[in-house]
Amino acid sequence: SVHTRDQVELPPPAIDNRLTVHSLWQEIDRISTEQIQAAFEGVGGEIGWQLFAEEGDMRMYRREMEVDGMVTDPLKAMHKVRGVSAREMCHYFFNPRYRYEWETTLETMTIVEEISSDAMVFHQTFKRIWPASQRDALFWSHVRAADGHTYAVTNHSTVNSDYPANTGACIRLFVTVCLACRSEYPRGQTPSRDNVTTSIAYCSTVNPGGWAPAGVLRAVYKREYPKFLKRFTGYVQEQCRGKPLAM
Ligand code: 16C
Repeated sequence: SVHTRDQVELPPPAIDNRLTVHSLWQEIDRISTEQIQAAFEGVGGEIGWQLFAEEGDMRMYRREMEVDGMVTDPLKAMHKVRGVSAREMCHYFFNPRYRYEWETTLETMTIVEEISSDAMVFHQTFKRIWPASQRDALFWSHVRAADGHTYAVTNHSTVNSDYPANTGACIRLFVTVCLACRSEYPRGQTPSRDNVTTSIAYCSTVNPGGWAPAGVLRAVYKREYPKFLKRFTGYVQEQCRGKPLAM
């Protein structure tokens, strides 16, 4: 299987052929393209986006939105991280081998399908937020290279008859997430750990899928999104320390 080899498998520089013949390919390609494009569109000063967290180079914005009385506030975060590449960032975000090490909301993670070296389907259950019911999610995840030292991971909810929604203790939530990263280094120099900077745009929309108190939900994400982005970027820097830079 593609994920049991010892060697570090970085995201491929081109789409894996096995993905392009899969039944989900059209949807994966369309949503990933849209998400990556939207991720790099500005937020600062744009109407509707409210800044809710700021720390160093990290800025987090949200738009208040409700669908059928449920909070579905879209989130957009920007960050700058030194000493790691876009490809490395996306490798650690995409590869399930590392997920429990940085993802603190997770209770369980199951690999539902290994589509290709750059696409998988996951089932995850999350820690329960009192007083709401526990949530789970079923989503495909795709990592790809884009123009000019840019890599991105897109996660989007899907369905699978082996993992029916709302049959056990969990309510199924719906998620669209994009982590888009772009590396830069001084013109004329060779990229290295000492001169590379990666700009991150992280976009997330979560529909809780069933009743959850609005106030609790907003309080939880205001705390959890900054915690996630700081922890994840710190984790990647730590993992990459002393290893050759992979652009
Ligand atoms: O993008 C992230 N992680 C990826 C890999 O796991 C993937 C995951 C997406 C799922 C995001 C939904 C998380 C819902 C968690 C609910 C339980 C949180 C409990 C925490 C309290 C200890 O793309 C990083 C995701 C960072 C998530 C931050 C938390 C966002 C909360 C949003 C509101 C959820 C509504 C739940 C209704 C009760």
